Amino acid sequence: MSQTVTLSTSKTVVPVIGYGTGTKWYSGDNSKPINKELVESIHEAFSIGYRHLDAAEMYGTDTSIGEAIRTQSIPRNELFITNKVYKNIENIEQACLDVLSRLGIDYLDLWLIHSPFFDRNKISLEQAWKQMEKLVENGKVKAIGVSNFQKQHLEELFALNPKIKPAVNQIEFNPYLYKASKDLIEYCKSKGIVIEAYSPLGSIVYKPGGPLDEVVEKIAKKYNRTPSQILLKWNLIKGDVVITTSSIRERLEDFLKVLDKNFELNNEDIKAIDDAGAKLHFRKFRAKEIDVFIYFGYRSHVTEPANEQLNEYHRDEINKDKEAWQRKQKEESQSGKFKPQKQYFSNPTNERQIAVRDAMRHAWKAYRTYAWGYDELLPISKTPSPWFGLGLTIVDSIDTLYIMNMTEEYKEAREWIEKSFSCDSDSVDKFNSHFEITIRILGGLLSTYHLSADDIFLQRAIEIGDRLFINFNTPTRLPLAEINIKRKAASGYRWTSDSALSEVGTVQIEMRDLSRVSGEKKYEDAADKSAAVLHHQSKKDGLLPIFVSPLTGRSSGGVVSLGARGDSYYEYLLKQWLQTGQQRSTFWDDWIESMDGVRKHLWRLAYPDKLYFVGELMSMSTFSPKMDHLVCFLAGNMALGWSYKKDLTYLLDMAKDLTKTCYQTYAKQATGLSPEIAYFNTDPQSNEPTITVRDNDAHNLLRPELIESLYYMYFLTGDTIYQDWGWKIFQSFEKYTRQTDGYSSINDVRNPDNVRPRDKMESFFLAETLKYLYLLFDKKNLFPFDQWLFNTEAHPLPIYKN
Ligand code: DMJ
Repeated sequence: MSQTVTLSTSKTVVPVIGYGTGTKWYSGDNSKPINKELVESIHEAFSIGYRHLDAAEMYGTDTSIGEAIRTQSIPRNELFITNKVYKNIENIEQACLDVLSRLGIDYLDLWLIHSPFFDRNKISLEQAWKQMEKLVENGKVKAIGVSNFQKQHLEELFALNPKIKPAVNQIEFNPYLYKASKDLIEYCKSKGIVIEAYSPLGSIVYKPGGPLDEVVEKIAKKYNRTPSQILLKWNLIKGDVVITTSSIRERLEDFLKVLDKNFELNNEDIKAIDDAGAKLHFRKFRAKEIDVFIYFGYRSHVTEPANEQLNEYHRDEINKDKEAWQRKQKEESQSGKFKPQKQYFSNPTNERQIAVRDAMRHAWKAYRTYAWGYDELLPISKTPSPWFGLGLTIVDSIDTLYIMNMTEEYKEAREWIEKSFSCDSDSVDKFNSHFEITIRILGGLLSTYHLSADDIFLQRAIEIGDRLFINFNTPTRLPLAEINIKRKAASGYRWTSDSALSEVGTVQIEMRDLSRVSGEKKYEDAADKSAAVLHHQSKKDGLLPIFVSPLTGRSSGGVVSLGARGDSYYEYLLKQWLQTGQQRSTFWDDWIESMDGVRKHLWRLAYPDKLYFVGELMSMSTFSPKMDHLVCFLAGNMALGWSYKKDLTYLLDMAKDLTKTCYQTYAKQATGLSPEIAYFNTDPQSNEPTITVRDNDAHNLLRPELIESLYYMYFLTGDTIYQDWGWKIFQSFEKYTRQTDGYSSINDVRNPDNVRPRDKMESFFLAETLKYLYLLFDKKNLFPFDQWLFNTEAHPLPIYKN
């Protein structure tokens, strides 16, 4: 397969694999500052061998591309640069000059009209094309062409008898569009028009689980290639050029391997892909305009009968889609509900992510085999473990399955939630932690709703949310500790009517989100009232004791801890500020005050290794050098807070110090895994080790907190050491906690020869630990911190504007 094609009109040579700056890098605004990540990615692409850059005035990426071109040394004539006009279609010449100035170059290799005219342009196609031709004559562009044009649009253009013919038609193309585009492609070929395919991997990226997947995977296996390579190859066989993109070096390298000399597909492979592709029609971009145009002859002056590709199936599909879309639009505008946008995730992008996904598979398979529908798995005895009676592991980890693109497992989990999840079955007739049900069950349902946009999750979230809501009906509006979901009854703990601070302070994000998606205000009101009670407590520099009574509103006990029973109250102060678009300053004020309280009362240095840690207070004043593993969440939380107020550098310094200490609680153990609790030596004169692990605290429950912080630290500082630490810890989990079926907690992290497995696989291992590991190993943050926050159980939820 040749590495270039030549354009018929200008004899310009086009590298057949282009680096696109659309979808992934789209900003829509050319006045935005340079995107450094894009600049770096283009440099990376150049260093691997890419020479073809594809852009458009509407992507808003010109200045970053300009910067990338300026700051490297490849001669201009070795690059092939495309841009497209759309926004400024009424003055194409000026649009081109603007693009050139943003890019800092003298000419474009290819200049395209980005979209067919449909009905909205003020100038005619004839006027537009004349301006395009003028730019070739002036030497501003070498070749001209079009994008997203259908056959009829091209026919219109050829009917004008243009002086310079269109050299290229750039279209969305993949096997799910083959049937609909066959005619167009043949027509282009007959006119010498080069087909450039954008979104060539759209079939697997946007429509995973479709009829093509199995076929492509099989062919990929046969040739020892990746599915992406197979699809790109197929695309190049059908068309001429592919425009693809990634910010990940390995993926970019992977794409170029399509050009390997010995790599071919035979006719049988091609036919199998054609046939599987024909089973589904799917267009991601401009679907409404283009498909309706193709099937119904959208413009009034297109008088030919509807295209012969039209069949009942497609007609029905489009009609249904159109109706559903209109219905939703109407409903949404009436209800003021927040409607999620479906999110798409690709397969793992590197070896580490692959390994984590394998671990998830291993854990899930064991749960599915031995504990399906029960809450958790006992991996040693291979029996189910009941707790809430709500299929906890399924609901808690379904969003991990979704993010890891484990489509089969996801479907099964979704089906269980649709058919078997019930708040009325006998299995839920018991008192259980209100907080745990909120963060794991309600949190899991809400996040999966936000990721999948599938209404079943909203429905289930409302069902459980309605029961949880009842529990806010206390004299103070703080929820009681336990709830019986079936009987809709609440109770304190069996030994006290007090609730834990972390438990009453870690339910607001979920309730608030439920209001935003359901349009029902009562949940958010409950959240706000309970938050207000906590805000008005009298505090010691922002710190509160770990017990509070929902009956009197009084704090009790005098123990201050950022570990068990205290932790996520502090976490949610910052996250509630973020969730509400930074509009409610009391959340920030309470959070920053408590961070200052930590610095003043709990922050100490341990010797001889000089490690900073966060201890506890007894009776509100006596320092105890004990730190739960749970405290390790705080490093990521501090770094996240710092990222909004970067002048508060002490926050980042503390975050770095605490991450290091937490990592040492792992690294210093012979298994490389941390204990549940560590004690620190604060006396520089003593001979005690920096960290001591007591017999009762030597267990590891597969907890996520340090991994969670590593994820924040990596994406907020860019330092890959955090990824490397995560990888080391993952390997220790693999070595010491992986069982024949699933993963187990262990009793002794100090003894690699006898870790004494505990018969328990916590749902948070799948919901949090593996999810954060997977996210940590990505080069790009799949959940940008300014758009998403994670509830305390690692369920991603959106950030709202207010
Ligand atoms: C999780 O259920 C949550 O992260 C919670 O906030 C505290 N601990 C566990 C996991 O360690």
